[in-house]
Amino acid sequence: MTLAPNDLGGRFTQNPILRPCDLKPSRPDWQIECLLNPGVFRFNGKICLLVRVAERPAPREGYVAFPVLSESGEAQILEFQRKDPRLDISDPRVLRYDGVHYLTTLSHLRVLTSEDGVVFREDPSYPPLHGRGLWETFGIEDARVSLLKEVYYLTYTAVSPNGVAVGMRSTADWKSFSEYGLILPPHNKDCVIFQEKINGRYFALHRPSSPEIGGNYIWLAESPDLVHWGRHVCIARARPGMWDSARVGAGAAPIRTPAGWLEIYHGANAQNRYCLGALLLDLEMPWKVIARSTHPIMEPAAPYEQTGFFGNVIFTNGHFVAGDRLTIYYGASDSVICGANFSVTGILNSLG
Ligand code: MAN
Repeated sequence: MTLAPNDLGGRFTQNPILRPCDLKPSRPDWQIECLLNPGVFRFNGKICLLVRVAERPAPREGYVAFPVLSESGEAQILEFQRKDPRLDISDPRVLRYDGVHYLTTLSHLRVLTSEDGVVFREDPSYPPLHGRGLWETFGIEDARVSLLKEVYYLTYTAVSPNGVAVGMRSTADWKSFSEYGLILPPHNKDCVIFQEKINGRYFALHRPSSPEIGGNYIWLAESPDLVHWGRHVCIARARPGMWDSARVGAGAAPIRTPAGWLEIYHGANAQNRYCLGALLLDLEMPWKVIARSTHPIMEPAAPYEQTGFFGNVIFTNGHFVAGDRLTIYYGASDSVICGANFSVTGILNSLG
């Protein structure tokens, strides 16, 4: 593997650390297609991942099949004949039938725990989290986990025929959860809450999409109570001609450094190549961007980052910090979960 000079990601030698075959599907007749995009948190002295498990039934010859949930949470299978001219499966992630969009897999979230941050296992005492209600019938994805006063807040992508939105749940013990419904309506995703208040207010990054005027940009919002978000400000746009020309979205909770809030984000170009970069935000006025990566700090280079369910993707929504070391967990090619170490100072220096 040859890394670009700007690539600061010290990949784990054990990568990929988790593959679809490492977990059992929810049902014996289903298969896990992708294990990806984990939220990360520490709990009970362990390093934990909240992984996204994307599943579907093993397809019959000549058919595509995928599960959707009813409002009450029961899974039903939709199946289409591959040769049906109304079917468009050109994107492996999204399927279009007769002009209507569906996801090709149904995602839920599971907690995995580890002593060393490399070997993770499922602990049956923590229940899986599934989509619930009308806004999550196509599943829940890509949770960010923010810890505020001993309560973990999960902000995740909630998908349904109504659109892609941001749902929130919270827990103190990973066994019982409070549900807040949607905190941001469609179309919005990539939402993460800062882990401390700034001048008495909560802050979050989020990513609304506007297809004609505007684009897929990172916004900042404020809240008095974590549920009601306002005073929205666009802080980072996609940059024409650069590696993040098509879309950008926040990763895990911003890291407080003396220089400012360091946010690791993903950026993709028109070819859907997903890389990671960094933003540095003012500590007191986080809507002020002090610096931003010119080149990615990590880009698809390893074979598992270049080929898979959806190749050329490095996507992160979880990390932990220990002193100067930042360990990022990421979905590679939307197929497997990997880890990489960075130096916080190294990232700050790369911003010039
Ligand atoms: C979107 C989301 C992510 C996924 C990337 C790359 O941003 O669906 O879950 O990892 O695309 O496919």
